Amino acid sequence: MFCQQCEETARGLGCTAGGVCGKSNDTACYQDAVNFILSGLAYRKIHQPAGAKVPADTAKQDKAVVEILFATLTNVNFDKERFKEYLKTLIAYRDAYPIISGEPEGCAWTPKSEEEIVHLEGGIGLLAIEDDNERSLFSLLLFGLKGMCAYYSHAEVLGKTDPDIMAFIYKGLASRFEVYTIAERTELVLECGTVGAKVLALLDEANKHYGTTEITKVPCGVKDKPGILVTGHDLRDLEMLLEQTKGTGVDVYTHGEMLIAHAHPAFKQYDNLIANYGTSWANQKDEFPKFNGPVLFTTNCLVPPPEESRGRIFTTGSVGFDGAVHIPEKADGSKDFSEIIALAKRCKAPIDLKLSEVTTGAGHDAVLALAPKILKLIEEKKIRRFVVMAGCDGRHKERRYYTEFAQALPKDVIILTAGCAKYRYNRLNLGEIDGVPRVLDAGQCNDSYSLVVIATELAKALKIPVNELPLSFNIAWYEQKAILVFLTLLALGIRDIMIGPHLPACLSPDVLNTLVERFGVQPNTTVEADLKTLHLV
Ligand code: FS2
Ligand code: SF4
Repeated sequence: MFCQQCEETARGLGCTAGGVCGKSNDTACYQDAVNFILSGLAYRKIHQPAGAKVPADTAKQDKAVVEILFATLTNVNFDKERFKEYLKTLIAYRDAYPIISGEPEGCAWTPKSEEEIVHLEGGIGLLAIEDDNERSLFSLLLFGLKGMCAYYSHAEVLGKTDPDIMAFIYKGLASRFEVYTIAERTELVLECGTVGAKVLALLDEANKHYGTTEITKVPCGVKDKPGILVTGHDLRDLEMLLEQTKGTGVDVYTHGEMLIAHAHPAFKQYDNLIANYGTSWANQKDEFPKFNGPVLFTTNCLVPPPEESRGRIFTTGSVGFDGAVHIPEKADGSKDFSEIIALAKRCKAPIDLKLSEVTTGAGHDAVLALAPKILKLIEEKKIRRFVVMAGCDGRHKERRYYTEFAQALPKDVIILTAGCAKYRYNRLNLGEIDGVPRVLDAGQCNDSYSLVVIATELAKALKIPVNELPLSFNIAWYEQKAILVFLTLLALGIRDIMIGPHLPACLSPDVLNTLVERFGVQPNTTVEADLKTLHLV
């Protein structure tokens, strides 16, 4: 195996003998196989000559492509058996298209045995792309596409789709087998960011199904009934679970990226939605055992649980873990969570982690409602600057940097955040500036879109370009959704983004150079130095 898609990749270079995330060699190789076949399917779909006999309705195929690419994102699916099924599904879809004369050999690859998949030694993985820059750019693109599929799938379950986004997913996947110059591949990566903005906007629109978020203080304690903990990003799953637990004596708690649900009016109606439990995914090994009840993973980030707690782990959607019960989607889109509810009834109530409440819900509508006040505070020099600290949390100790950075910010600086990175500083009591909280949390990592809308609207009101706003970016990344958000920011013209704790391992020196020279991208260093670089002191 060779995988370098996340920030915690081994030695900052790549995982080669099992993943730091817990992904096995075999699962990693199956994921490579799935990605390779996806490229073959996309190539065949795109290059059919006019009049070719092609599948008429590709709705199911599109849904499968999105689900499967999402399943290869970090901490989503560890279950080799699911990838075996995915492989069969994709080969069937690909082979429904006529072979294209002169197509690259890889388009027709059909593994004959498991041996062939797990011992192919680079034949289908990203290392098979020999040119460093080409591999770097295709890796960035593929990682961005994974993030895109994650967000697209959330929008899709809420009834929002966009054929242009699907077309780009196929275009990007097919590019693996196509001839591009390095300059063209660079543009394709940036196009991924442009389409990324569309996906984020689509999901933003889809989430309005639950009402516009309101700035909300979320309790983090517990009650005395047994509970189910819901983690991940899929609000539709949470909604279905809340409906099915009504009147059962089982409470529901959110975890990690699900925190934002409490800020949507539709979720405020549920008195069985009690609180947010724990912090980010990175602390689940400590926090989940104390919850006592079952945990439902609707998406990433899943950390392989110890043997003794596997019986309490349930997965759904793209998520998978061998030994965990998977709740499938029925033909009508519903899911039956009765097995989780039955288990919860036999469990003890959660142990109180004694965490203070946190504030969320500062999406673009909520913040822009405060725009006149914010603009006045800028004018009065009570707000000097904003710093976007969106992104991911992670397990490495060096992420203390983000806590220390937030603590060291002058009191007239406001943090705009989204994603699970916020758990590094959302309980620091950083206070308010004339009633405006100093940490404005828009919600999930996809709600970084809200931060861009806020910045764009403030810039418009001040009649200046976005890059001239008193605004700095210090982004924390971990997985491929953050790569998509990063590409989106670049595509939207945001410059001088600081990123950490480490740069993506897939960046070749030349690609990194392009990011530095063209966009002013910079790695973070020390709190002291970075505060100066970002004009925050
Ligand atoms: Fe956090 Fe993990 Fe949101 Fe990422 S819960 S690092 O995958 O998607 O952010
Ligand atoms: Fe390694 Fe990250 Fe890939 Fe897991 S997802 S195998 S930790 S690079």
